[in-house]
Amino acid sequence: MGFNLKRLFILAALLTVCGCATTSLVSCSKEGNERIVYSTPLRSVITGMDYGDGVFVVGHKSPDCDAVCSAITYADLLQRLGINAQARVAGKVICEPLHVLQEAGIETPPVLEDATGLNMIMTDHSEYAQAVDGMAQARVLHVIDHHGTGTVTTAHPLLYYALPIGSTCTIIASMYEEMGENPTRTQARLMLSGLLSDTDNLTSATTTDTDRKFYSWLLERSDIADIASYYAGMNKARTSFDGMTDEEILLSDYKEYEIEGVKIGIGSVLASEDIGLEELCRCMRGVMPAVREQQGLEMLFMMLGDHQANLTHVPFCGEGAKEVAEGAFKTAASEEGCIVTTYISSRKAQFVPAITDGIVNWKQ
Ligand SMILES: [Mn+2]
Repeated sequence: MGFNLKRLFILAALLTVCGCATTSLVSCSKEGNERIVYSTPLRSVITGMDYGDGVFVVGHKSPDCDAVCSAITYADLLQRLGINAQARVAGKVICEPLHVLQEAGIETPPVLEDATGLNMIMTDHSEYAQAVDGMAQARVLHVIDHHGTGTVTTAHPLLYYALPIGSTCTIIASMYEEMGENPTRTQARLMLSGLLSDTDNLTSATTTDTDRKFYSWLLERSDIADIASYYAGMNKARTSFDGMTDEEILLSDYKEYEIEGVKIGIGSVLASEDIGLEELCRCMRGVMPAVREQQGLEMLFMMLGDHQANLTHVPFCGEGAKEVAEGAFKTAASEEGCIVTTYISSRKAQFVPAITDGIVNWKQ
């Protein structure tokens, strides 16, 4: 399907969902008891679709908090609407999201290895490169996302619900609110965790007023008593790489993209008390060539951040990667193959656009 047609579907879905956001009131009398049923367009659009035997809800590969928590809480929301929806994950859950699930006392959803032929809902991504294998051969029914429109196309109409805000969990929370569904304390905790993680505790460049509103909305519905210490615990889990190999650390927060026909990977890791920026950079450089080959990439970049020192190191590998990185960040690379720049908080809002410019210029 062409780009314009895809856009048209997205627009149609958004108009359906947002354009008529008035709540219709249906009142019916049952054996003398007046019962009021609120029916929002979002609810009727979702319940009006055909889910066959059921549908799986899954976030992206290298699952992070937002991907895992959005899939779980959206599957829960759909179950409330009478839809047989089951949450899955697109790979092993480690570090921060594992910590969040353990703290909430809920089990990690099973890993979905192949989506071929299944009814699917994608949360927090719309790129096949980031999706479970076989997604291009699946029947994708909803995409709930806060990234740019990715490579996913469908021949059938779908609910494509994307908002330019800080986390997919914020979008899911707004859907609970719009449909008048009060999340349980655990559901609120999970959505809040995705929001906190993706926005770096409301400090990232991608944070919006909508995220701040739903932060409060979720916090008062959650069972988190001390939000500062809760976030500190999440942050510690994010940078605790106990028992992990360097390759596992590289892939712990990792995404692939196809930009101007060039297949690239971008891993993001934060320095910590345990492992400083220089050492982290050295360890990552050691495994990057093998990972690039294994993933079938032309170029591999890392975004290694130290928030306190206000620094990001960008090691790279692959033919042309040096030129792309130097063009992207307008800085000469060191001899070892690393760019040093001021701290970059967002892969999506800052790093990917810079690399895209770098690739466009390099191709000319
Ligand atoms: Mn996200």
